[in-house]
Amino acid sequence: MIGSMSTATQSAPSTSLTPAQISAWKRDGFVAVPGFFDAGETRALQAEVRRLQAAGKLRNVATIGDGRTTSTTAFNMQLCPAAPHSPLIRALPFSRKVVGAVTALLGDEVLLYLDQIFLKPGQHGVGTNWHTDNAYFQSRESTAGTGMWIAIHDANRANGTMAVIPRSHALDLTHERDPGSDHHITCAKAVDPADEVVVELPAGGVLFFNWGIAHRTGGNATDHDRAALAYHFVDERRKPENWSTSYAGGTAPPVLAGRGASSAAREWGSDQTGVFDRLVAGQEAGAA
Ligand SMILES: O=C(O)CCC(=O)C(=O)O
Repeated sequence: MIGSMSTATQSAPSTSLTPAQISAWKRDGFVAVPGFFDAGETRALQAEVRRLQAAGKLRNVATIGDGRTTSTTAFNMQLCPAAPHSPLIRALPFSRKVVGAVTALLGDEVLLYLDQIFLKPGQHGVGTNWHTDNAYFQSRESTAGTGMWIAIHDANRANGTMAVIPRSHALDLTHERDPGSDHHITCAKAVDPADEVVVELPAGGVLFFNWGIAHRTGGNATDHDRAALAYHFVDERRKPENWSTSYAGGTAPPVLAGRGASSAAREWGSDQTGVFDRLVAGQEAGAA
């Protein structure tokens, strides 16, 4: 049964973004928000990524350069989607501040499209080449969706943080297969790296960027692993016609806000309202 306290029936969450941040996302296509997640939330996410890594859930998508053969020296570790493996990651997008932020950017009818962990091991981590998310998702309007890239660890130039090309959603960027990965595509030949803005974020910070923004990460030259957790959201009215890269295949993408929103009770069979906060509090209490 679908709980009565769904996001649809609760009062609209207050946005966790400032008007200036919302304007920046609309104008430049991206905005960085340091401190979006507090210290306790960040610790819980770090512990969860460590747990999934130790359980062998992440796989190396880096190849020897032929687009097929897995590299044994270069590592771009990913888990997509991660939500089925983690109550915390499943619950996070339904927290009030995430719903508030995403609806402030995309409007009041939003779907959660996909989630993914990216981990670059210390010394051996390689980056993800230039691409736009809409080259995968294929919405007719690339600004119909936003990525929410969470820095699980401090993300800086030395460990290969994210770089974006401002306003690149206005460009026509042709993609081709990236031979450095077993499935990625890239628009590296179509962008000018001189236009990039490198986004450094302390752990817990978030980068929002629309699906048309060209972005890349670099290699990790430090001794410590660096991970990110990314979610992708889309305006329901402008969603892609092809759902093959979303959670679909077992379940429909959960409605995050608007008609039919049930905090995933309808799609995933369990109401996620308040779950993220409860799991973080439990983790903090256990660690005290
Ligand atoms: O963290 C990475 O390596 C790439 C992230 C990315 O491409 C995304 O979040 O869309």
